[in-house]
Amino acid sequence: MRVFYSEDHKLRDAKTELHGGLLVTPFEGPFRAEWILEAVQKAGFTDVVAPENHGLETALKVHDAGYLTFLETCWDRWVAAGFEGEVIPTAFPYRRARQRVPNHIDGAVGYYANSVETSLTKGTYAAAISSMNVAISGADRLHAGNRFAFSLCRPPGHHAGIDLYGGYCFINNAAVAAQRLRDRGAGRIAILDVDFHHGNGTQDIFYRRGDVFFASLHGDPADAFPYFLGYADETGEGEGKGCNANYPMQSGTPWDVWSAALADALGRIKAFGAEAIVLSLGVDTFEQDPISFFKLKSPDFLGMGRMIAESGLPVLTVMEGGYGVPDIGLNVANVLLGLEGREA
Ligand code: Q9C
Ligand code: ZN
Repeated sequence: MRVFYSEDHKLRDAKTELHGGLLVTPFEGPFRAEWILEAVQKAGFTDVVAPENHGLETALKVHDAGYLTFLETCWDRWVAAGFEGEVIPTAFPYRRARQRVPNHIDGAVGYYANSVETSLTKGTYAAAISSMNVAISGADRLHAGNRFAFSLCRPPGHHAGIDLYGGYCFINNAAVAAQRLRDRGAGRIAILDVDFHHGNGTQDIFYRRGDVFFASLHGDPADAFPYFLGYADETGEGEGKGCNANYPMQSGTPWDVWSAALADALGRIKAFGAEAIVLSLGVDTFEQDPISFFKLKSPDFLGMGRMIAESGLPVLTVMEGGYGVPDIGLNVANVLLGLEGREA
């Protein structure tokens, strides 16, 4: 399968992440995409192509226009306000507060943030746009009749909501890809989110829509980021009723338990009548991931790809999370090999 990749991901290179009360070097850095690119090429996925430049037309169907303008102008406004560090919010539209966008950038940042570990920086918007372009180019590859494509997106996207950034995410690449497939004529699309963390941004975007089914397998939000969404009783609203499926799982979850949830999610996707799957692929379910608590092993990722391929549907794989160790590249390559029915 073709791999879409943009060097511009390197423009997202934050120096700070608020973690345990300290500003540490971020878990989500440029080295991640380099590990993944190297491993997939080593596994034989050597058709690596830079994305086309697409405009904001598709993104504007899943994100709020004011939010995208905020992302574009945030850094310059922060510097103009006299701030010297990376962009971190300090005040929020808490319960019973007014939901109005403040004029001052310090307030606007809090309005648009769903969490504060993710520092915004000078190159972040350009990198996020390049990541979105990688996703759209992958969607167009499926539309052209190919069964598989891999969008090596960085920064990731699934925590980015209609008008919210955080969890290392700014533009929801998988949501934009699903929208692109809809706009190119697909009737129904499924987004299958196998990242360790609940895809709260993707759920937010499609929660009231009946044309895109969202299924997420993740650490129980009572115990894991993003904490405030991802419970099993969140099933969709309005036209989206019944089109949202969450599979929260406990600390220590191994492949046999995890894969039973995957089988159920794939059954729901088939029953929904999806014409293609956008796979939000995080490999932070790996036993060695530094910020997660599932226990998947490297060969399990081959099984994951095989099971998803058994759906018979076209699959656009969009990169989400996976941290800490170079073997995240091997795990991604294993999913892609499994999809194509090949051996490691
Ligand atoms: N400081 C994705 O996997 N919590 N985002 C960080 C360590 C935020 C994960 C805890 C985790 C965000 C795309
Ligand atoms: Zn994750």
